[in-house]
Amino acid sequence: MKRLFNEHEIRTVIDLNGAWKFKTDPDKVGIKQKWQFGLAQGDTVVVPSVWNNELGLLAYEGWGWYEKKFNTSVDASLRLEFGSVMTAATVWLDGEYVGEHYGAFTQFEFVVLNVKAGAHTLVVLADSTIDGKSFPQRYTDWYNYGGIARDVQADVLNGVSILKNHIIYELSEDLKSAKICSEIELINAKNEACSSPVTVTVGDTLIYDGSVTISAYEQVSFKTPWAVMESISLWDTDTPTLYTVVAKTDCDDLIDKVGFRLIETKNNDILLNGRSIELLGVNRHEEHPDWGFAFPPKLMKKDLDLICDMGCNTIRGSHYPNSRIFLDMMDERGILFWSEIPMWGCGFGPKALADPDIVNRGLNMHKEMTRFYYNHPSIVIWGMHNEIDTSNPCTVELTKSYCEHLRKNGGNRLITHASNHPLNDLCMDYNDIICINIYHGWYNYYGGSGSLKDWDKFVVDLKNRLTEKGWYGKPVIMSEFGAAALAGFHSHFDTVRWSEEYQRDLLEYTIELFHKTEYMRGTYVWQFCNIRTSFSMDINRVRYFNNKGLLDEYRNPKSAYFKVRELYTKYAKEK
Ligand code: ADA
Repeated sequence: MKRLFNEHEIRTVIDLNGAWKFKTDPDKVGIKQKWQFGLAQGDTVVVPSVWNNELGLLAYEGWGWYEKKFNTSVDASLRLEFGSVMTAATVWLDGEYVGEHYGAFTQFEFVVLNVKAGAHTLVVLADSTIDGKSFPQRYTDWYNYGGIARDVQADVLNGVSILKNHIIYELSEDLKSAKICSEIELINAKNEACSSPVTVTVGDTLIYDGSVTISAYEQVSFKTPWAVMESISLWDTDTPTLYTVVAKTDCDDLIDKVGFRLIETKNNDILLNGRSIELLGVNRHEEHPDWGFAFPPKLMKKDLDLICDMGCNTIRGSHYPNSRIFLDMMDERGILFWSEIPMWGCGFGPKALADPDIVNRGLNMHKEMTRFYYNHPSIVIWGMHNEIDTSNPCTVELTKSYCEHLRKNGGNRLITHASNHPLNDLCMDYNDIICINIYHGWYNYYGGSGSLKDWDKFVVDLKNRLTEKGWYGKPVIMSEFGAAALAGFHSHFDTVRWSEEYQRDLLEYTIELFHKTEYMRGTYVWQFCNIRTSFSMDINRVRYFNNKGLLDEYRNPKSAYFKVRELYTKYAKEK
């Protein structure tokens, strides 16, 4: 995976980005015609990318075949790693079925054992078809792109190799030292039993020095004994100290970064390393009209620069796991991140939410998110789902199961879901923080009249509801609110919707109100910049864009950008 640092110094990694052969398959004939053995013809495309940005393919939904040729120089096992294939992927190596994966935004891997040295053909069938079990569903407020949207690589494994190394730690009460261990997963990639030393270091501290013997092609995972690290420097927003983690065997390594920090809640407050913090944030889609979800790192840096310039200390990765390299950037810059899965909105109605396949797909996405993203200190919030029908008893069970997984395997993070009907939500027992998406002043549903003044009543009603349910005391975050503005459309009348002035004034009113509401501890404006939406959205999505960005889709600021910058910069100084 492309990171801000090399993940390996010992392991041989074959970069499979770059030119691939590509062919659409609207009639789904590829398998019958044996395209899994290789594509006779096809266009050349550059991976990572989404096919919708190719001429004529904007609206193409369905099967897309990709082929890549590469060579290996030794007999070995291969670990194939994919950052994101949209939305389902089936993979063949040299005509042999390797495996399949569902879910557009989570990283996944297959280990193919005993691959002979020589020339290889890797074929990937990407399927963007939306059906009754899709994540997200047809009615979704972002674009259903298809293709191999993030990096692909093949790792050459021989002998005892490392698949996972989670660094688990507990800080001492004074936050000056930590008990630390590693949860490590190893595979013997050879066709004979192998023994190897295994070491894990964090910064300069050797936290594990052991050895293993593993039978041919077996996998093992274990937790190392606790070690102690003294005099640690904390990871914080102003001083995001990172430590390099190196796990090693006699023939393999895995390098990562960690930061030590403590996020917790107390009364209505959020504490980072014991210090009260107000979350000043934006929702951001990792999307651009020219690249779709194959978002280039150069632009990630630019987005982050703009977001930091606005005075933000946090980003919500609405509505799916973001790229690893973007997480690395936030780790380095001390930005707090909310990571969630694309279980989005009203598309997931009661029937879908009762479907065990859908529930399991969601759980699996949570498992992949925690498996690959565990070590990133920037992730301080896990989002279980967004605006699904949480007034429905079957959603309570689903939420409980996601929460159990995240509490057990998710490290020190706050758990939540974003609710757009907090006054009859049944699932908030599981949340550490209460997160609310409401658009008073823009939409007129959920008890609102569409008027800005609805907000004043809302903050009172919400407090009453939270008190009545025993939830008062959990910090409340306004996770979405805002209004659309067409960039460049101005009006002398501050009541004219779609104008930059209306959006700016609505955000000023709401952000100031939330800032002074005693039980609220943060705001995520909807949204950082405009995004392309699906054609299933109604006429409200002018140009088929969600126009609620503080910037347009090419990152040019609207008036609201400057207003939010003024307010957030002022609040950041109050800390
Ligand atoms: C919801 C949803 C967002 C976006 C927003 C809007 O809250 O979570 O993805 O669709 O509404 O613009 O209406």
